Amino acid sequence: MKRLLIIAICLCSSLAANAALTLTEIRTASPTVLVAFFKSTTINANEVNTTNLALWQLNGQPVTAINKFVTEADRCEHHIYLEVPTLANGKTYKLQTPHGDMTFVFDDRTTFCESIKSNQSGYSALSKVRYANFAIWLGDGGTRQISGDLPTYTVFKMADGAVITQGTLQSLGEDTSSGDFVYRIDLSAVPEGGPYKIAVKGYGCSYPLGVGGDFSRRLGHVSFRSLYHQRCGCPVVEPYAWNIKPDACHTTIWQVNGRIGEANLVVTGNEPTFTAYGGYHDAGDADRRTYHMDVPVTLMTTYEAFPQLFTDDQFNIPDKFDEKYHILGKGNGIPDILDEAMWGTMFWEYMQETNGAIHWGTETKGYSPFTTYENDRTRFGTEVLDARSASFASGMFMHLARLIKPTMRHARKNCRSTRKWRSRPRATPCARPTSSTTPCRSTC
Ligand SMILES: [Ca+2]
Ligand SMILES: [Zn+2]
Repeated sequence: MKRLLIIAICLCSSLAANAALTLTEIRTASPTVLVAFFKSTTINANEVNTTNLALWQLNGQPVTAINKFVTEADRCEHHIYLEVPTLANGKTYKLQTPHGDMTFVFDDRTTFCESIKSNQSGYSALSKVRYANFAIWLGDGGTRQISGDLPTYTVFKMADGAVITQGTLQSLGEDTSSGDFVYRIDLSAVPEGGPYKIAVKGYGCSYPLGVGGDFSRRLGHVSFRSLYHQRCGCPVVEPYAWNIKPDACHTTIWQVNGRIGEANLVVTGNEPTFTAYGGYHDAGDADRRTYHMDVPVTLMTTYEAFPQLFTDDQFNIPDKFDEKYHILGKGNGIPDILDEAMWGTMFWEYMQETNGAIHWGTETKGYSPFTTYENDRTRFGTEVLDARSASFASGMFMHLARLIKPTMRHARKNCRSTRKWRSRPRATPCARPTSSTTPCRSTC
């Protein structure tokens, strides 16, 4: 009995260990590089055993080189690049790995090739120029050039396989910023519609793509929602996103008044502080700068041009908060595009001093570590007051005031009746005494 129990425990623990790491897909990077794609429930860059080539065999033959790219993605993805003999279209292969086997048929119309980089949201039907890029990248194996003649490609309709257009890859040379050897796939002849796929002969195919119509609508939706993911001072959580950032970030600002410059502002921590919310992180770091005012201004202009296209609860973003911007819910009666414009504008209210002058933004020395930003302990301080910031912001404030006047009236009425709608940015810029620790908020 005891022996049976031990065997059962061993079996269970073995199943649990296997369940954590799963070979889910076979992809390609080139005709001689297979990609074994694993998903894991744990984050461990070395979880996949790549040290022994003999444990990785394609149709009984060990692979001749292994490289990898591991990234966090609900929770972890392992791209294992395997050097193999040239793949043949329509041939059945069996890949053996230390973490499970998979039998597959290589087909350049159905096997996904990671080297084809297409727009997965949607191409504009109005543009005369459309293309996908092609570049071979093998994780820690770096980039590769295409060897031999450049391959041909076809674009086909997924519904019936009909070929829409075809051509040959064109070389663009080496891109110094990425290190990629870049090739271009011309999609200008692809008409509105889809979904289509690109098949590069001998390599594999792209993700589905489409032009215009619903695909453009999707592009607008995805682009808009990216702003919520980029918000500073706001949790990014379910049901509005994955649980990416459970708490607000960068809400303490040190009053430094340092000169304008990229990642070059020293914050000692002895300066006075104040609390700020709103605005967005930068391209890949957490400073908030005058350029960011373009975001709310673009949103407001878009809303004014097409007001009938924008409604409340359209984009699944939170728009009800308490006075410290903890999320209370969504559906505040205000078109979401204006909620986002308010979020982008709000930060510049906090950047304004009592005399009306506005700081260029916030900066720090260097860059935040790679962490989710609620864990970022980097201190951000104010940059100098700047007339360009004030002039741009004054127009932005007035623009927003004009647009939200009718919706604010509605929301305040709603607020009185439900008591759920709490604080919103003021319609006119509020003044904060320099070094104040009390944010000027209007609460409901
Ligand atoms: Ca709303
Ligand atoms: Zn932040």
